[in-house]
Amino acid sequence: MKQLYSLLIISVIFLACGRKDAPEPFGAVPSERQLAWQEMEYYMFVHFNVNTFTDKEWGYGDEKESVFNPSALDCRQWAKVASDAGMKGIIITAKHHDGFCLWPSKFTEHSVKNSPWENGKGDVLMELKQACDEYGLKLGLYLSPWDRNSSVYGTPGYLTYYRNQLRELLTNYGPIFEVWFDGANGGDGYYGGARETRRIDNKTYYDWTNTHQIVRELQPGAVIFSDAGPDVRWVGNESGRGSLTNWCLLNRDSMYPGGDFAKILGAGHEDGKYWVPAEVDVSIRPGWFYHQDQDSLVRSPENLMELYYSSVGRNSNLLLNVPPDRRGLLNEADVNSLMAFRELREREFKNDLAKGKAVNGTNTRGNGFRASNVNDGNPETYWATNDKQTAADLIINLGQETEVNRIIIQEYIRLGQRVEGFKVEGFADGKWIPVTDGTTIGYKIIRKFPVVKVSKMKITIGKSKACPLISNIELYRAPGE
Ligand code: FUL
Repeated sequence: MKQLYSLLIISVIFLACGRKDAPEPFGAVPSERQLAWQEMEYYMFVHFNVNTFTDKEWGYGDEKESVFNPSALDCRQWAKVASDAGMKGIIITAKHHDGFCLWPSKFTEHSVKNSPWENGKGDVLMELKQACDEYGLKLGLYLSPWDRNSSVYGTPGYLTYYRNQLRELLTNYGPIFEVWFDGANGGDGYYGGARETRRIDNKTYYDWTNTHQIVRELQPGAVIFSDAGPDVRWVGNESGRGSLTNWCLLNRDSMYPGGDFAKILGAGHEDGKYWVPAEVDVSIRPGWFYHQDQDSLVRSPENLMELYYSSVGRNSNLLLNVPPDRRGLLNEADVNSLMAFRELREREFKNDLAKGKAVNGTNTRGNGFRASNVNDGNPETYWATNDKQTAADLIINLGQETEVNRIIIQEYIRLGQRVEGFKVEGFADGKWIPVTDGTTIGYKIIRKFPVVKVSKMKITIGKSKACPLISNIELYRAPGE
């Protein structure tokens, strides 16, 4: 009897939600690890190593281990700042192009174990892992494929070395959310004293398919980043600019890290076979590593806000580099800017004007997919139209004349990215006035527009590859014009 009762309840819920009528996925869809990554949106990049002490951006590989000697290294400070800033994780340069390792790798002498820091007993990655655990942040790792210190770089032996290091990293530091494979590859370097130029073939040398397999085997929850994915792609520039048209899709089969793809990485491929969303990596300073003479050149909170709009606001995640100084601390100049940026963001998106307001759609698939799903605060519910309907309007009734100048729109990407064109209008003085428009939406877009005083907002999905699925809409009146 009890069982029958439960069955009845389950069926009623099922029917009420109309899930039996759920739309089919369209095209490539994100994996669970990619979905978890999309939701992170904003996290910290940390460039820190011998370069911090030699004042360089690219170390040659001949730096003495003894130069690495932070006077007050405190990964808990980094993690606290990241968490206070609203970031969800930290990706650190475990090894940059100079080959120096921030952990005591078994496979090289060129690491913290031969530095004076903590008498050679220290492990920056372990300290950072513990700090991230304490502050609820996820940890990611950058392991430079190019190694200007290694005597075997350029030979097949290097691949064994590189993979040994990768295994070490992915085994000893708990769950890793992202593994970052850089595209800068080959050139001049120390190479164990050879001091010469070594070129490799980007396409074949690293045998990426099998190198990626190691990540899958040891860290199935980690996304793999590179110019060409497979899970997350570079956005094609280091200046913080996501593309307005931005497909989370890529035909990556013939692509590889370090290839000449910058031009297509912004928009991705509309007909892409794989889900490979863009990540915007950019530094809070001109350089990736700390240089004292750049203390006055730290991006202002307003500038960071612009970066936020041009990255998270354009369907990309923001990986913001904040390099620790020679003490091993995030510098006051950077911390102040980050905290003021957080306040700006909170002020900008303070009071969601769409929340609790009546929403109607010109087409709705059925009960479980009603228009009001877009402002119910639940990312798992969404408004959907009938299968054949690829254009439709949503009208949010604000109840009274209301000033608005920001909109957030999100697609329900679990079933694919669909929207190709949208526009937003506001109802004022008896007519609809244009507010903003665009092409793709994807996981999230945030749009600014001059203040309008309107009683209703209309979101028109003008063109979509399949019936549009919208999971969230928010409206704000941010301070200023
Ligand atoms: C580049 C590297 O060459 C830079 O030094 C930096 O690490 C940046 C994030 O990626 O390709």
